Amino acid sequence: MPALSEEELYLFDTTGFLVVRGAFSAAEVETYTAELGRLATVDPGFANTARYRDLPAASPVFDRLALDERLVGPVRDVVNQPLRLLEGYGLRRGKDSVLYLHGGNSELLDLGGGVVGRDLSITHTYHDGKLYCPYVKTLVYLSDIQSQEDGSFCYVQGSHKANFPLLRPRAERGVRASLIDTGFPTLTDVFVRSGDMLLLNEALMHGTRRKLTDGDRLLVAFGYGPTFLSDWRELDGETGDLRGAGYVDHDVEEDFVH
Ligand SMILES: O=C(O)CCC(=O)C(=O)O
Repeated sequence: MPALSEEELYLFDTTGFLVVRGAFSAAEVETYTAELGRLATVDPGFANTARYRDLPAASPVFDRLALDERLVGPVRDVVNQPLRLLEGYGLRRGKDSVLYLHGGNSELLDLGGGVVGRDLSITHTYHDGKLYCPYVKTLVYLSDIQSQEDGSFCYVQGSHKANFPLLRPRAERGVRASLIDTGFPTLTDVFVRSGDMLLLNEALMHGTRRKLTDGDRLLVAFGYGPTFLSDWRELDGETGDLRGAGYVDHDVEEDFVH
């Protein structure tokens, strides 16, 4: 029995994301918020941002949440392969924090030996009435984010199906150099309330506005993919160093990294 209705599937397919309003109750939001309050954070190197690493390992509450059908059901409907939990983390962000745009179906990927315009970890397809997304995330919001100033989730319309790269000339992260500050005609905001869940095709170019309001912006995120999808590592011997040039630590958020 599918978790998503035909209309929800259509919305996810055509926009690259789907918001399930009120997926979690106020009491559950309170439980998750209190649980995060118990856990340690690391500094991911972004201004006014604290990161909770590997939530399923850190807490039985989040271990259960990662496998909750309200998350896994919709994910299953868009991955359509045996599932693997790829990651689970939380972000607590304060005033003046930001998450620059990342993802994008055709954004250029620098490899040791050259540049390619396809990141196969997000390259999704459709066949016989089913979507096959190799990398989707569920974002569970624990704060209301009702304006751009609250640091709203934003995305470039259609970028999960883009054929041309957009961001390369804008890759500099300098202050106010990003599209989230300068704007772009199809950059669009999504406003959410605590308890909402956002199902995301990681091929969508997305990020958040700069948070200008006081107070915490809190969410937990879980990434899923087919069991055969693994973390990014050079082939043993390819660079002579497993943490060589192409290694990406999925636990550290960066531009152009999911
Ligand atoms: O905080 C958000 O709304 C988006 C989070 C996100 O894009 C990420 O964690 O990669």
